[in-house]
Amino acid sequence: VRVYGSEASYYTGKLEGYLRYKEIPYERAPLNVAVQREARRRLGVMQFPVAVLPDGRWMTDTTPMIEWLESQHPQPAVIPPDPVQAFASRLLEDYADEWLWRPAMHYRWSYPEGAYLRSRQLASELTQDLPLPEFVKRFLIRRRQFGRFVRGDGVTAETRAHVEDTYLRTLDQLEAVLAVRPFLLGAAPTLADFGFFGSMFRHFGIDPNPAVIMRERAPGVYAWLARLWNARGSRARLEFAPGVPTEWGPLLREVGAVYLPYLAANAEAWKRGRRALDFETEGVSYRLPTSRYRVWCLERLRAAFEAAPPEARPEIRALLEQHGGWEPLFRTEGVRSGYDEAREAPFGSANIPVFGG
Ligand SMILES: N[C@@H](CCC(=O)N[C@@H](CS)C(=O)NCC(=O)O)C(=O)O
Repeated sequence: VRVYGSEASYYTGKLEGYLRYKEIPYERAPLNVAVQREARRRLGVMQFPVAVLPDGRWMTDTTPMIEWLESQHPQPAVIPPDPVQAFASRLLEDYADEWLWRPAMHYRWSYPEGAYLRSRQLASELTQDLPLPEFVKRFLIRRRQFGRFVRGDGVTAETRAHVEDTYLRTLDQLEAVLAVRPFLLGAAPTLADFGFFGSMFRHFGIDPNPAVIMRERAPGVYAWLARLWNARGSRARLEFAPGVPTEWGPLLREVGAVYLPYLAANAEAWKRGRRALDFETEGVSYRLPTSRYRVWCLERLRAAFEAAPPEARPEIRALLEQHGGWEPLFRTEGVRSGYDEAREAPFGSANIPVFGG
């Protein structure tokens, strides 16, 4: 597999961690401007990573990519066989993918040390074939990333402390889980680990400001990053805790009390054709761009519940209810993202970026 992406990219790191664990050989290549054009032509979107299979097919979006790769390389499975654990792992993957993106971008682009380092790196990786002086590229990258993903994603003087607190709390929550097990669910990684790996490995773990915090506050998380990067399916012991570990409680509460209500508010805004939404959580008001992609995330979580075996559904429902997540998961009625209706993902041309129309 050829993986086009950046050495500093959230989702490229997530996919690479997965491919390494599954021992699926890949090579990473920079997504320069020429490849970006080709990706847009073939996939209808430019986001990374983009993976090209040996048979020439192009894929994007790590969540459906991993799902499809699991169907092709079933062993060792990263989706636990127990349906309740499988649902909870998907839920954490989705939460980590989407809700930690804002703190990850904030810590990278709001602090001059991170912005300096990563604008240099992205200029040389992603725009190497663009005929502009390097200082211009770096200026444009910093301005774009900060404008689009920090200020444009609701980070203001009012929300900033809450955004940073989301990272700090996540460290504490993961630290507590990893104090009792090498991976989140047991002796081997699952979808939940790969979900958190995105932000933790290629953003928080390597960007100057959040990396210092991680090393000081959560050395267990820091150690887990290397453990996951070094994990190989052929030597994994697929031993998992029974049920959903009680140590997952604070993470699931965050999903139930904050993330699923956000997905509901986003879906409501999408349904009403609003370009932005006001979302209040834990006493803080965010103004956020409506995301069609995240309407699809909500649809997929609901579909995962519906697809669970009937005898497992009451237990999944009870787990969600216990953490406040059941009501917001099903709050918004009559929502249709219209995304990937032909069910082509991760292939096809239906892909849309997080902040796309
Ligand atoms: N849901 C997608 C998200 C991919 C994504 O947003 N990737 C970021 C880079 S880590 C990106 O391409 N952003 C688009 C941009 O910067 O314009 C996935 O899981 O692959």
